[in-house]
Amino acid sequence: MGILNVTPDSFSDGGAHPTAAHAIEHGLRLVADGAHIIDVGGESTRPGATRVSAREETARVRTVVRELTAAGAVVSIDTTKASVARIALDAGATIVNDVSGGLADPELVRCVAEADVPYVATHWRGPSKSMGRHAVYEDVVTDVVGELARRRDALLGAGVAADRLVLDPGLGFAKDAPHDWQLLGHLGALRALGHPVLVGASRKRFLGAALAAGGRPVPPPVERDIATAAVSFLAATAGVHCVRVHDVRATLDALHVAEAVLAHTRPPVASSHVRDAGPSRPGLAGRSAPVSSGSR
Ligand code: PMM
Repeated sequence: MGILNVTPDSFSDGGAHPTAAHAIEHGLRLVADGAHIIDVGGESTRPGATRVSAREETARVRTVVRELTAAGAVVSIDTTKASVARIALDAGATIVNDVSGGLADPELVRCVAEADVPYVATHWRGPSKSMGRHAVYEDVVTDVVGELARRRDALLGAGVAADRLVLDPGLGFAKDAPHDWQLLGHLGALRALGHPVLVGASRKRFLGAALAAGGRPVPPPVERDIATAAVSFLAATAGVHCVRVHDVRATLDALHVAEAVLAHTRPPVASSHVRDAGPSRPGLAGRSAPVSSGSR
């Protein structure tokens, strides 16, 4: 999943795509690089970010979603708002990615259930402005898996189909760096809930902190793509279904290495079990051809 933030204030690529045309061009580049899904977002979720109105968010994403899907891309809409999701689905998006797991806007869950589209539900404890206060856990793995299990039950109870649900540990969302590392070290506990898992580590703060070891200053987000690819390798070998990244090429290289390792170390029975985590694991089908520029 390639990240396309159409926002002025995301932590890594905020303001990188000042017009819809820039954003569309970047989305097509991500597809050409091999992304299977382009995740279009119109509201920053970085810690401390200010909320934007549904009207503003819609204005940022609608044309981008429409043009990318017209060009043949598979698009997910990264939003916590039902009204934005509805317009994005009308414009051609086929996946909803909700970092609040349905907690920010319960209407979004009804929208997903009605539309019967894949839904990424992320572990979430509160809006970006205040989430730092909620980074308190007794045992982060047990707590996050337990909270996601309860969220899963609520989502299924509200009509989301079990085979449409993807779970995400929400790295960086109400978590400090040690929490993120512990969750990455125990992805099997999340997979045990029985749904495909998505991991969004790309360029996040905990990677910057790890890279600052040995007296090196914390590298800026754009210099964290190799570390991100290393997480993609780890995620793939842990049976994760999808990784959400800014630099698709680096991650695809890492996934090809993971595929080679898995092919040579897993007995046939175990490797087919990994494939059961879901179809077309990211990157493992090889680089896809660029989509045609379609209506652009
Ligand atoms: N992280 C961000 C935004 N959307 N979606 C999912 N499913 N998982 C994530 O971890 C996630 C997300 C924040 O990162 P960005 O500012 O680079 O988009």
